[in-house]
This record gives sequence, structure tokens and C-alpha cells, in this order.
Amino acid sequence: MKLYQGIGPNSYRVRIFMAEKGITLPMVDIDFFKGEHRAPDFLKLNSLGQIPVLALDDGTIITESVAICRYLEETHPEPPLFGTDAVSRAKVEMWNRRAELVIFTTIGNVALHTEDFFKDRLAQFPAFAETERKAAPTKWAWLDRELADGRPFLAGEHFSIADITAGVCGWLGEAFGMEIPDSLENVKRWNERVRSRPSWNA
Ligand SMILES: N[C@@H](CCC(=O)N[C@@H](CS)C(=O)NCC(=O)O)C(=O)O
Repeated sequence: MKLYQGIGPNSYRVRIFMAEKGITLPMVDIDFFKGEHRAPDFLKLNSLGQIPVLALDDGTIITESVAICRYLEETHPEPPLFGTDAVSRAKVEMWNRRAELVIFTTIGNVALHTEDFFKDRLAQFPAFAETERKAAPTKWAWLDRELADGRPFLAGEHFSIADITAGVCGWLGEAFGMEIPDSLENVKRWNERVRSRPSWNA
């Protein structure tokens, strides 16, 4: 089994997930700056030209960070990061989706619509990027109100993939000048909790 990965929040999500579970895998570094994600051999693995990609020993290819994490959850169940029963699994799914759709998308749009790197991938609208940049603090403010009930992690009492997804959004936001506002104490506390885990350095 091999993980094709490199720079970026999605590879980072999978590496944090693996570190939480103590999984080590052979890794193949894909260098965007050398265009390795567009090389014909890589496009055979992922026709979208994106990382991460998990290649199983039998030739099965799994793309999409969350799908890769789900596979690793099945093969390495401890500690559980996708919930343990009907309610907790639904909550983790709910919060992972919310983190992706509400926060990741907003911050990601700033990168997609401003970085030269993406100019061949989509039509860029810098004005849209600016509206998303202004929206980012409002998305964190929404999360802050949600966390005001004092729960330690997004889906409740236990750390989960939802915290990994939202955690990398904080990291990505910083890289693009969109820090979590200091006034959002609940989110700040949660963010510190996530970053103080050994897996954060993965
Ligand atoms: N939905 C995919 C997104 C993968 C993705 O966008 N990966 C980025 C790096 S974080 C990438 O490979 N970008 C290169 C490109 O889009 O050209 C996932 O969750 O894995």
C-alpha cells in the first residue's frame, strides 16, 4: 500500500488521521511545482490530477481524503475517528460535512481564485475571492457560537475527522492571511486543543 501525497490541506488531513492511529505507510511525494500531478502516469491513478491518492497492494485506487480515511478507519479501527454508534457516526459525518462545506470551501475559494497555480484549473474571479475572504471570519464566528456549549470537539466529547478537517482550515486560512479572529474564544480554545495533539505535526 502506498500514499501519494504532498503539500496541501488534503494530504495533511490524511497524514494527521494516520498519525492519530499510529499508521505508517510508504509515501510517494508528488511535487506540484514540477507538475507531477499532471504527469500521464499520475493521471492514470487520479484522473482529476489531485492528491492524496491511496494505492492498495491489489491495485485498487482510492482518491478523496475522506474516502482514504474511511478505508484506514475500517482497517485500523482504533482509536475510532468516525464515531462508534449510530448517533456519533452521524454527528461526525454532519460536522465533517459542515467543516468542508462551510469553512473549507470559503477559505479554499480564496486560494482557488487568487493563486496563479490554479489559473489553468478554473476561471478565476479575484473579486469573488475577496468576498470569500471577508466571509471567512463570519464562518468561524458561526463555529464559535456552536462551540459555546462547551463541548471539546466539533462532534462532541471525542476528537474525530471533523476536527481534522476544520483544523486544517485554520492552518490554510493562516497561510492566506485569514487567521481565526482572537475574539472567537471558543474556536480559539478548540483550535489550540487540536494543534496541541502530537498528530498535528504529521
Ligand atoms: N476532494 C479532494 C480534493 C483534493 C485536492 O484538491 N487536492 C489538492 C491538494 S490539497 C490538489 O491536488 N490540487 C491540485 C490541483 O487541483 O491541481 C480530496 O478531498 O482529497
